[in-house]
Amino acid sequence: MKIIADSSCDMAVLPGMEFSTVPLIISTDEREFVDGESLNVDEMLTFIEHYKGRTGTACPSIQGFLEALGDAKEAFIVTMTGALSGTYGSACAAKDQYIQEHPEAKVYVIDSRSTGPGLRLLLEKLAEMHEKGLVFEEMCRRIEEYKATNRLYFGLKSIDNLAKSGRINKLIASAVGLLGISILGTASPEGTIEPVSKSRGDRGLVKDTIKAMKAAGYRGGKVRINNVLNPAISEALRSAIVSEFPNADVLCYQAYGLNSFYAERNGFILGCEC
Ligand code: X90
Repeated sequence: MKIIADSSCDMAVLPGMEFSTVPLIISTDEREFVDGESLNVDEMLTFIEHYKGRTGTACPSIQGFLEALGDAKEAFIVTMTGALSGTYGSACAAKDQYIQEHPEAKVYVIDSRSTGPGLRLLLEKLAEMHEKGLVFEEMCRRIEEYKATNRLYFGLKSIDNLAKSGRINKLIASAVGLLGISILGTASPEGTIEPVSKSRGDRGLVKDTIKAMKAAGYRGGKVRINNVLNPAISEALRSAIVSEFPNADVLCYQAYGLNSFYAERNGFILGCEC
């Protein structure tokens, strides 16, 4: 069984599974950055922060997913939110083509309606179910149930790149980044961006995040937190979570390029089981 994700999962290995990722691209008129484990995020962000011209991103091609499928008999493809990216569409088109050529194969495409840590939770769950010996169809059913109980939060110091790409309302952008104001947002059930609050300073942001998680039903489940060159904020979130829920399984790590481009320097994205 193969597990495939796009590079917004911020992961290169999925223990116990045959796993591969298909990269998104971050581009400018001058340079192109292929997302993945070996991309130097600090160097990319420094270049983009000083770059005056056009910047943007591109989803993987159908061909990219077909190559990842290889000759798999059973495969899961987990993508970032189809509401904000063409990645899910590419993956579905690749599946259709693959099934035509391999009618006996089973491929299931999951729209995470999320990004980063939201994908990671799904990928870890797939690996866990496979390890337990669940069959393909049962995994399809249970992963959708699991997805519905997870939540995604993100804290951003700047939303210029989201606003420029038309993925967030420009009005929300006002005040963010000024006077230590960050925006706390969440993924809507449809996989779009929904603002939660404007928070002051990292302490305010951490407090507001924990409050929003608890209001959504968080009671000590698994948490995955990425950060954009700001390990201190993910550690602050982790310590706030474990001080209230000492048995919570919380993991902090660095975001790859796609999430870093949109969440911007010092941002974080948190996925949790609710
Ligand atoms: O197809 C493409 O070019 C990629 C477009 C991605 C656009 C959104 C990425 C957002 C990344 C920002 C905060 C998290 C929002 C999650 C909402 C579901 C990070």
